[in-house]
Amino acid sequence: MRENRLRKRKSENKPAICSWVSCDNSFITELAAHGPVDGVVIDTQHGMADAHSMPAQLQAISTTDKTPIVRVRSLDSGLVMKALDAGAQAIICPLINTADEARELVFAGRYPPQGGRSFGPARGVLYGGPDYFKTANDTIMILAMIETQEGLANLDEILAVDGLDGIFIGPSDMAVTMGHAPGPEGAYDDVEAAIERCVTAAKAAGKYTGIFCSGGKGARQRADQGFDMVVPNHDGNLYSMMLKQQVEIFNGKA
Ligand code: 3PY
Ligand code: MG
Repeated sequence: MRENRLRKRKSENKPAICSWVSCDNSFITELAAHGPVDGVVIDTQHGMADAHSMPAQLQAISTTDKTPIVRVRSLDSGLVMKALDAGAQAIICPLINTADEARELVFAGRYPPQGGRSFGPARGVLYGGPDYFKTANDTIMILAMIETQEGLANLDEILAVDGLDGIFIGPSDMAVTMGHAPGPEGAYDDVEAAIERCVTAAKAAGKYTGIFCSGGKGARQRADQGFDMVVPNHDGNLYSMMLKQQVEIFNGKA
């Protein structure tokens, strides 16, 4: 099995920085993987990617040694198993609100006896090698998104779920469920307190932590706060920001 760079970075006590692909395109994904990052997230929840685009996008990531990560559309064991069979080495699952949901996620992502993943790693075995089955449970990372008030209320029970590697914070949904519009790092004191509670509790429970960020500055701030994995925004937003900046330069406004 290939090395999981999220785990490697953690063992070195260094944060992992990952790109996030919302497009359903293998070339964009290849570009994202060839950037100075540790891993690439293919977003099949809010992004355009789906089960049809995902295999080619995972192949694009495999042109590098970067860790392929899939955010599944929802908590659905079939989607988790399919992403893993296609070659994902980490799963991010949105909207995990209870310990039962976290257990369901782990069950889908781990082979017996730790879980109930069905055997058939069609592309996973090509990507991962002949020891795929033996090493999958220890290599693959399963991350539950904490991004609601309910998830926050059940945080300690979720963190106590055996086999769950860690949590990934969705700051936009967290803000929305707390009565705000989505905002950048530091926009709301109560959201910041919730995020701080997540990172502190996860560390105490020995669990991995990741978070979506507004850009490089926010990612640095979150890494300094103690997050193990940071994402400096997604391809769509980064392209829009860069385009706007370049047109402003062209118009003499920057
Ligand atoms: C959120 O901020 O809610 C996310 O899901 C990040 O993509
Ligand atoms: Mg979200």
